Amino acid sequence: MTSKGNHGGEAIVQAFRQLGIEYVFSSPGSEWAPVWEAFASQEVEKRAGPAFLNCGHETLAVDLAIGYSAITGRMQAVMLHAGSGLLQGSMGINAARMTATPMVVLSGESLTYGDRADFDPGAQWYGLLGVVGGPQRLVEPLVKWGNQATSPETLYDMVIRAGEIALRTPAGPTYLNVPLETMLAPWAPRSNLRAVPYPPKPRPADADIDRVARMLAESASPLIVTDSAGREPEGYAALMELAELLAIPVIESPVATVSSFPKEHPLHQGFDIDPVLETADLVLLVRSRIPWYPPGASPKHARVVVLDEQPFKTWMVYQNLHGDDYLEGDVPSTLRLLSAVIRGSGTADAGAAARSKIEARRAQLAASHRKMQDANRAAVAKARLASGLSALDVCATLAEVLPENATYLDETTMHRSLNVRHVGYRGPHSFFRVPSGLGQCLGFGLGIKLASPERTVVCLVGDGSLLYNPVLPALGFAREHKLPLLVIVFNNHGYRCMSANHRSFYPQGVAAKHDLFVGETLTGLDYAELAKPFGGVGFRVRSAKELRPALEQARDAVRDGRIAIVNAELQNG
Ligand SMILES: Cc1ncc(C[n+]2csc(CCOP(=O)(O)OP(=O)(O)O)c2C)c(N)n1
Ligand SMILES: [Mg+2]
Repeated sequence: MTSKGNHGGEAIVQAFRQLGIEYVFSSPGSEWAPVWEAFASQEVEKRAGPAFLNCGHETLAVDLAIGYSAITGRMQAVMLHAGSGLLQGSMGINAARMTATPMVVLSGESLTYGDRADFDPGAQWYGLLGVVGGPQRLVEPLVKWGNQATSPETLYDMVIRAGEIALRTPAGPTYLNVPLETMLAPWAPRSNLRAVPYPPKPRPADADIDRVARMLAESASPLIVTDSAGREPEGYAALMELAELLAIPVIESPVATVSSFPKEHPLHQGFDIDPVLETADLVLLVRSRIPWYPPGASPKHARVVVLDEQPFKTWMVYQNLHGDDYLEGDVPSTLRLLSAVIRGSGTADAGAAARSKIEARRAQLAASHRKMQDANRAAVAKARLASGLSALDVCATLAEVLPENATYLDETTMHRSLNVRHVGYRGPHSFFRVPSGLGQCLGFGLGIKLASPERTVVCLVGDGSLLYNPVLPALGFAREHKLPLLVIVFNNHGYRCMSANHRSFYPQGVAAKHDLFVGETLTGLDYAELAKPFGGVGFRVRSAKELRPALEQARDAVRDGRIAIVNAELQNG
């Protein structure tokens, strides 16, 4: 085999350097010796380049990358193993597509299977690992582009190109199958290295911005709906600027994957569009892929204007936006341009009549916001009077106990609507939800913690969803890399949504009659015990009285660098 500096493993690591990759998130496999060799050279020669992280599980590797990108906005590199690692990581790859996370995923295969006279790739490639048509077939439906690296000569440029494609709108995962023989082959290092630029951000034409700005200014009852305007802090700020300018109410969609507007802002009108949809005459969908449900329940009296980089999600089977007008391009820029036009045209501070209409709307929205907050407070007070530990009490106490810079990741099911209303998250990047399947919360949380160690990162999980996570590798990784998480288990002793679902189809069925919901049962472990082997602290909370002290101690432990798990055994839901 060739030695350092001139083999395909070096080509890959060099491409990562040029792509500006900071971490390579990986789960090991027997194709990767050439890349590890290149990483060893990088260390010995003290060269600058990405850090290699062994994550111990593919879901974890992919979700760490997603979480890291959610905060930094940077492109990620993930190395998995052959077809099996891809299959294990595929739920995360799907989530990367749904969250528009730019990511290059690599895995390998053998081309010779032991029949080349001078080379043994390992018998496992022949016996176990081959994928008919190549491993790219397994992830083709999930990625923007996927192919085999065609030769040692093209390997470097194919990794670069996979990265450049991943970054293009809509951003998402790409895949490259890098055969072992191709990585082991000689590679002539490049002399013409260039840092790969991030793509320019396209924006709508001036005339389109002007038209929508006019529609907004003339609307008597505008409404904004969003599920991910806050993907970047600039989007969060730009949405607030536009909403404030014209006093436009904002609804965050129930499928939101990130917080986009301050919950405590008087223009925030909650998470339910139904009460306001029929009174709107103009609905602005700001990165809102599912603004209402059912899909046909579009507003009857409103024009619908869609703002998105790419409004039609090709990964959705059915999507019914009912758009009358579209502004396509970078959303933060589009929002800022709308505000600038509205300000420049003097609409926002036009005649006294227009101004007083806007101010009347602002006052009325502030009043309905106060009413919503009063109702939230009353619900908490009522829950605290009831005996037993309730999920609402957990959310409200978290809001009182945790620091303002906490970031929450939600992977609960029955408790999601409580969490978004009552957990006290503040500001951009303070609340996330990983789409596409349970089991991703811990990886996503670790990625966020890696990108912003100063934040308290809190994973809100159900007892069922915790068990879908790769708990051992996640806690091991957290300990090894000093990334303490706070894990709150909303333990309602089962897959409660499964029995709710069963009941909804068979309200008078045999299961309901005999209280026999076989799809609901779940092991009754004390999840708090999981913390100890990882140097962490665990709290089993069975009564409302135990809750606050447990959360305070857990918060302090995390602040001091230890993992904390709070197993909140709920009596009321
Ligand atoms: C990977 C994956 N498998 C199965 C499901 C289906 N599923 C959705 S919610 C749920 C139960 C979750 O249980 P838990 O976290 O305890 O929440 P609860 O229903 O009790 O609120 C299941 C199994 C899923 N979403 N993702
Ligand atoms: Mg449960």
